[in-house]
Parts: sequence; structure tokens; C-alpha cells
Amino acid sequence: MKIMLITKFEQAFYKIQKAHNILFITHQRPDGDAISSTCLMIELAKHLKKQFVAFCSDKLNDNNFSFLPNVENITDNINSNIFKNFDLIIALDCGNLKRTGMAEKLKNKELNQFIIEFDHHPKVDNYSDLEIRLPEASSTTEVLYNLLKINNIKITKNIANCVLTGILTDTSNFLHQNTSEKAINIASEMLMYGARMPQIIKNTLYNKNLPDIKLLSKALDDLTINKKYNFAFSILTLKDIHKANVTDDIYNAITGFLSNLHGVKAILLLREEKNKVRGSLRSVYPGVDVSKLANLLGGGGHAKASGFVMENCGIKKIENKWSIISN
Ligand SMILES: [Mn+2]
Repeated sequence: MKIMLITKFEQAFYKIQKAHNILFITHQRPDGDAISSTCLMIELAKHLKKQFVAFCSDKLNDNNFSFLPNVENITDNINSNIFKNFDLIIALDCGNLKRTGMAEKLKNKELNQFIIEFDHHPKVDNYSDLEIRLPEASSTTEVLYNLLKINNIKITKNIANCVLTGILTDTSNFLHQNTSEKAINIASEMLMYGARMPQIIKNTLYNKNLPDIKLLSKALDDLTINKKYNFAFSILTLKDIHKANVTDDIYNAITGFLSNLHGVKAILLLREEKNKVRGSLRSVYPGVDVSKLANLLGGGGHAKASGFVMENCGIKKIENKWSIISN
């Protein structure tokens, strides 16, 4: 690791040690890495006896990550008045400013707090004072692993579970291309520190209910391949989704499963929400960067997994062809 980067991790820990009251922020519609990196930092804040608030603008699904330590400390409700009390803000896994759910506050630097960003997404916005971005890292928890190691912070069983959960969920259990030798080495080190891989897998993979699986079957039913671009896509309308009482997590599982389709360059899952359409792009094909398309459509993400949202529109079948129509 370059000396510059080591210095940044040391600076970050220095700032954390100096802080009295820290605000942790993770991204909207949090995934396993977002939640586990936040839980990890809460664990550290508690250990250092810091005051803190951990914020995610979307309410966490009750059951999904309750096995992680400190998940009960993450709130979707933060009073504007207490904002001035924070002397340090730490953004985790956010990708871009918009996904913090607090873009205006952070961009305008209303109260001049020092902002540290830990992330592994490609850079989009410039808003932090100390940016620690490792696009080659499998997960944000892998980035935080470096923070722990460089600063000789003890890795407890709780912390090990957080690091491993981020790596497993963001690599889809070592299936995605971001599964590096380093990620596997860190994962195995976390097992030595007491992380419980079977428990993590049980809670993040073997956690689908019947409506989830039925929605998957709907997406499979409508799966279409565009031969010209060698591109597969499927559609879930508001009606399909309303019929099922599914967990949010299922969409990742569906796009993951569709990516198993042999020979296509990329897949797209479009799903209709109230007055908007959300797209998820995945690819396992060498050389394909789906984030370019996501960026064109106002979204972002990684080369092999990215997404976008189109506002004020819906999906309709017109003359046997799916169309996105503005409302
Ligand atoms: Mn992540």
C-alpha cells in the first residue's frame, strides 16, 4: 500500500479519536456492505466511548440484518437541530452524494464539520475533506479492514462478523469479479477472529420467503434476450410487485440469478415503483462496464453492478413491446 494511503488511514483514525460526537451515514436502500460497515464503525465508536448517531435515510428491514451487532443503533430519523452537535461526519459506502440522503447538508457544508469518506465505488462527487476510496476493494468493509490494521485496532468477533458480511454480500459469496485474493485472505482472517460464516450465509442468502421466490419466477418468465446487443432484460411492473409481499433484498437476488444466463454480455432488470422506474444492471462478461450506461441514465455504481432511477414514468406494454412512458 502506498505511503500516501497509509497516512490517510492514520489521519482518519486520528480524527475519530479526537472527535466527540460523530455522525455516520450510509446509503439509501442499504445493502449488506452498507449496513455492516456502519455497524463496524458503531462498534469502534462504542469502544472509544464516543457519542454518535448512525443514519440511513431508509428504514432497515427488520429481520434481514438483525444478526449484526449494533444494527439497532441505525436510525432513519435525525433531527436537524442536532446536526450542529457533530464534530465529525463519516460517510460509508455511499457511492455518490445523492445516496447519502443528506446531499444538501453535506454539499453546502452548513456547519463546517470535517467529513471523511470510506468507499469502494468509483468517484462521482467531491464533498469530503478526507476521501479514502479504494475502487479495487471488494467492499467498504474491506476498506475499513485497512483502517483497523494500519492503526492496530483490535479485531473483535463483532468486528470480524461485520467485515466478513460486507465482503460476502458485495462479492455475492465470492462469485463476482471483485473477489480478489486479498478479499479471500481477509475473509479467512476474519474466520480466525471468530466471524461466523454459516450464520452470515443463512441470514443473507438462505433468507428468501415464498413471495420472493414467486417474484423471481415472474422475472424469469419475462426474461428476453436482445440478440443485436446480446443483452438480456426482464421487467417487473407495479402490479407484479404489489401482488407479492417481498423483501427489498430480493431484487439483488433476482439480478444475481439472471446474471447466470450463459453467453449474454449484460442483464437489466427494470422494476416499476410509484411514479418511477428503477433499473439494475449486471454483467459477468469480461470488458463490459455497465456503469457507463447507468451513469448516462443518471445513476452509477460499479463496472459489473450498477443502477439508475428514472423519475415521473412508468412501464407499459404497447403492441406487445415494453415501453417506458412518462407520467
Ligand atoms: Mn459496497
